[in-house]
Amino acid sequence: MKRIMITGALGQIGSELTLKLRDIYGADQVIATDIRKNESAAALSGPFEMVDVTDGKTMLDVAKKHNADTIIHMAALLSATAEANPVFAWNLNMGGLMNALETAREVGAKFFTPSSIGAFGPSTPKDHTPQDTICRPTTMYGVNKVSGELLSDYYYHKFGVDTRGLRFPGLISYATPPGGGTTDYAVEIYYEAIKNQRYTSYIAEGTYMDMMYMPDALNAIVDLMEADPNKLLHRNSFNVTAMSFEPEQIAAEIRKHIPNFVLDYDVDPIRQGIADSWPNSIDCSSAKEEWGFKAEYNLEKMTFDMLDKLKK
Ligand code: AKB
Repeated sequence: MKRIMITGALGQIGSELTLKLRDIYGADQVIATDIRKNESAAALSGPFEMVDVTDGKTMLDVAKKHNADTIIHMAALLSATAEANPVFAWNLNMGGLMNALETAREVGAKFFTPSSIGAFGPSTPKDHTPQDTICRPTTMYGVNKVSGELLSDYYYHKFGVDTRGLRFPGLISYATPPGGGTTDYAVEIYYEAIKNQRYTSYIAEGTYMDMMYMPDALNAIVDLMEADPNKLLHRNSFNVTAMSFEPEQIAAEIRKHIPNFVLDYDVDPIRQGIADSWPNSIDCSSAKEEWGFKAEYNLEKMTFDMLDKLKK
């Protein structure tokens, strides 16, 4: 990766990824793009262009102007927002992905886009979900993710575009809040613990989902994109995870630092329904074997770091 163009660069993953890639490859080598511009560090710390991912011509023009050799396509709606606006979600998530893949094909760039545990559905094995398994999601987001995996594989086989992807679990970060996801509770709980010493969870007690701390997610993207293509048996997309927990387990971990922290519940049937259709815990042995995936943070280490950073 030398000239990297990122879409959705001001979003939850994009804003931190832009800074990390600029640290590694140089500020001028990473072109941040988004539909809006604000005063965020990602927009201000290097080249920035306004790109609406549904506008393929502008995306291609920007990629050509900056000689992009890698496209990292992050712009997308998350699961709960997509479920509330399914037609818009299809147009943005699939139209944006198609434009980004076409851009990569035209300029001969490597390509990354994230998939998600949302690619799985109620008929997927729930525990230690294998890499290659049933993917019959029942959400619009999941339908987009599975279609996106297939489309990315198609571009690899048909046109030789070097496409790679990760099935991310819920991502937790102190830097940029998520928006519209099902796993967002696991981020909000830390903010509320610091602010109010209590949190009302919209996800029910006993609901297990996979999660990962943002630094591990960013390292996984870099490691996968730098991996030797000859070692990759899979491409779109690899299961990756660092931990699986239910709300009471984060609460217990938070209480080690904030003893009077209170967790109660007001379950949102829509997001609970999405969570219930996803696995409890996924198996990421293919990612480990094919490109050396590893995660540094477990629940204990992540909780310490989240609370420490949010207090500052
Ligand atoms: C969401 O909850 O929609 C995302 C995801 C797991 O893909 N965080």
